[in-house]
Amino acid sequence: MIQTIPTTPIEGQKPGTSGLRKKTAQFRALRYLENFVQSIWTGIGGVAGKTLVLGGDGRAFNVDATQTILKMAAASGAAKVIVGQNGLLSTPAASNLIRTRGADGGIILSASHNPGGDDGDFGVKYNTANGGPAPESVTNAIFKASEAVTEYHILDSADLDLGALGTTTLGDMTVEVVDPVADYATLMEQLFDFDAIRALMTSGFTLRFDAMHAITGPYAREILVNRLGAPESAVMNATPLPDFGGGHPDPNPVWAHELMGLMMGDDAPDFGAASDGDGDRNMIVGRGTYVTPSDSLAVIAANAHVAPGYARGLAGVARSMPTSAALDRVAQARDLPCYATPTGWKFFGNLLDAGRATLCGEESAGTGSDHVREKDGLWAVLMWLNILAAKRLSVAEVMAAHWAEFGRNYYSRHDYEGVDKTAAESLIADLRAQLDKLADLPAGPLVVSEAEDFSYTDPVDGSVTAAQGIQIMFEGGARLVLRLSGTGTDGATLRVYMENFESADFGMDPQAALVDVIAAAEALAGIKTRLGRETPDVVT
Ligand code: G16
Repeated sequence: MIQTIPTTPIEGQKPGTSGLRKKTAQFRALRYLENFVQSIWTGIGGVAGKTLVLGGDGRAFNVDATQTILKMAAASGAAKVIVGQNGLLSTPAASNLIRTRGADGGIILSASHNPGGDDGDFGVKYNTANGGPAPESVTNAIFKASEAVTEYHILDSADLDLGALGTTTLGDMTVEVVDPVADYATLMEQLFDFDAIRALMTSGFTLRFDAMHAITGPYAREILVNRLGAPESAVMNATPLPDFGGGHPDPNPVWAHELMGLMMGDDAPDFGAASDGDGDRNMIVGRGTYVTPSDSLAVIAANAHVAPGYARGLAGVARSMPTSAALDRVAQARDLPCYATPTGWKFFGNLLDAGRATLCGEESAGTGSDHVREKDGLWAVLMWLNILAAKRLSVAEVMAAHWAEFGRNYYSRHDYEGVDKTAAESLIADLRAQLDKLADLPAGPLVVSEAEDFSYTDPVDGSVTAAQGIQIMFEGGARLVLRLSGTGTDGATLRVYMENFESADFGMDPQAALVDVIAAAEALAGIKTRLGRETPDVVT
């Protein structure tokens, strides 16, 4: 029986950089999830007759939310939902299923790299028929619907058994429970030279993949161990847990410190990698060598042709604006179109759909290609393994060769997390107000050459997205970007991105190489005084 439950709008259901992310307790609160899901149905023009993909990263509330969404989809007339076994699907695997099954869209339950558990975060993201995150036109429509919702519809029925693979029904709706790994693993086999990687694995090469107790454990076991021949011990923290084992499933040197310790130690494996809560981010690290996401993107752009799926070459490349210009150097040398978009994978969708970009990436540890419409953690790991298998060089040697050819963009991001929202917003607003007066003025040891509030005009559909970050260029070529994160749930997070190009000295510590830009950021923004923080919380 379909129940119609009266409700009233709940404030703040505005999707951010990547869906709606809130505290798990908030999502569990009365009508919170239901209001938002009903608003998704309204925002996409109704779900009646549609086929959706549904799954999440296994964090607390994943299963309960999956059951609720299934009953709400059935009550609103959806034709079919394809759901990952036990409600699990990594973000790239969900994107792949939407595309290969010709679904109308999908819902991904994840707060990505944010901690999970009862005290952690939860999230709901809607992806469209191309498999990618909904564009702003859709997320704005969902938000508008959330401000006007008066009732929601839900089927009054028992929970489904999500552990049993196969097809069943819920009311008039078909539910197909699928293996979350199988189709994705097959796609990876089509893109990469598994024979070459297997040969590398049996040549004495050692690797460690840290699944951070998040969704990629089962994927890494199937692909790295079962299909590529790595030993079981190559995958650490492989069992997904609702609270990620109490960890912060963000693959960067700070949060993946267990892996970093190993990789920087005496007995380090040749190659290390990690992925995040929902499997779309990655970290690449060689023995004694951390590879920044921006450098990883540039290396992949320069070498992707070694992988069979990319042997035809790249149509173009794209990065988010704050990502370093290391990619641009490769693009220039190889005569490839190169795009800079706002932060958020959704902005790559049109470029990928239009065939203008094959490869995309972000400084926030996301890299991917046109194989799906999400960034893809294991894809990046396999791409690196394919490159290492083809070149038979160490990660350090790959980096040295890359910098020798293209130069090095020293790069770092400083995050000030959980700061006072009003103080952070006024810091950005005050900088914005001065932008047209900054050119030619000193900023600490540097001199500003150009300053702008980044605005993006999508080259495919002409849509304009303004106010996407303060970008300041300095004489001599250094660059500074400041913006507020759109994914946090506590106060505000200020992100300060810095880069400086170096054509000869590749062995510096990035913080030392960027010391002038760091000083210029402080001089321009007054972070210490305004936010009351002496040092950043996370430096990547
Ligand atoms: C999301 C987006 C990314 C973005 C990142 C950081 O990643 O998909 O495109 O770069 O957030 O965004 P912000 O700087 O606004 O916090 P994920 O992995 O969290 O879905």
